[in-house]
Amino acid sequence: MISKTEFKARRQKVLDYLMDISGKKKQKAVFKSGQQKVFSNDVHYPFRVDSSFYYLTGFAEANAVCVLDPYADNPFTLYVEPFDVKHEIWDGYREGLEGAKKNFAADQSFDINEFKELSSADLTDFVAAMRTIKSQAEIELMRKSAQIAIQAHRVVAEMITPGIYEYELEAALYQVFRQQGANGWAYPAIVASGVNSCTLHYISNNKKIEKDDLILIDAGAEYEYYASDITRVHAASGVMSQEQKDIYDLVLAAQEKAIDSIKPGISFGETHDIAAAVIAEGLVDLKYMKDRHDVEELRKFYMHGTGHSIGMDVHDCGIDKKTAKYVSGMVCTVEPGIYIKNKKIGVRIEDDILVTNDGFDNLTIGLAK
Ligand SMILES: [Mn+2]
Repeated sequence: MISKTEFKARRQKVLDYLMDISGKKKQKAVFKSGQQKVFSNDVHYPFRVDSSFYYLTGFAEANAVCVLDPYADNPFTLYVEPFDVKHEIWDGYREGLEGAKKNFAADQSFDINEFKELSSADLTDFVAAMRTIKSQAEIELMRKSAQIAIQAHRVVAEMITPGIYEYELEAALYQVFRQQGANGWAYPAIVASGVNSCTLHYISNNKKIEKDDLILIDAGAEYEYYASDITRVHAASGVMSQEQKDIYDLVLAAQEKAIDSIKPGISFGETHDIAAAVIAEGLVDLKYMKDRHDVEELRKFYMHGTGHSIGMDVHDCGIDKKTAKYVSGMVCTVEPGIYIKNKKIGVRIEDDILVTNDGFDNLTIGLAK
């Protein structure tokens, strides 16, 4: 859990920054929790609060606004949906104006219907940079999220057998997520067998698994608003063909070398280049490519980046994947892949890596590769 003290310290950092950037014009900042979205008629999708809003407030209700104003007597204002007896009957408890002050430390609170749009400093990048570096409490939540995802991957690995459907594995993943207290998935799970493994964001998950298929499972949980993101690949029959195994071993070698490169000062781009070089060289050895320096050719097999930062959002804010360097306290994924559609071979292997002072700590090391 993130303590009230930590939420307050985050707000203070923003308030201090607003003072720093203010010239003649005094600046304040507005953050919004987001709106409910209609699923159909009077049914809504489950609401998921905006990450930066939650990061600063710990308040998870829809239709709320946070105003931070370092020049006001009450620097932290929350506009919220008022407590409403009818709403409580249908949809449950709301904090209301009193709860906003008492439980979320707002200096003052108002009915959201009284909120009038006001000009806000653009603090997107500033808050993103804050969120990029995880505190001890955040790291603990990310470890827990990773542990839940590991357990889910283990359960489905045991279930894989020719004839089972992708959605059965998807359902089992979700069952473990919820059983372990996760809110659910951090992103729709990818359970991609056979040729589907070559579709990077395949989420239909409706194919029957055939005996010669590889199954690529890319799934992570969201626990207390923190994401995990793991990919593993299995053979339906339990044994890979030589062709499949060659590709699998190559991706694994690329991934391990890329992970080993991680330490403060190294860039995401350098890690990508390390993984790409291993893959290019291996694909030449396996005769899929002629020239390991042919970047265009390589892109046909490996068309995505090697990793992204991860935190409250699975593809977290605040990182330019080409130029950003690792800093202690960041968490990022390392996930090279090779995709050969006409062979129905799609392999990606992904772990979540915490950058430490002198290297890294693999949060998902416990799951076999
Ligand atoms: Mn990922």
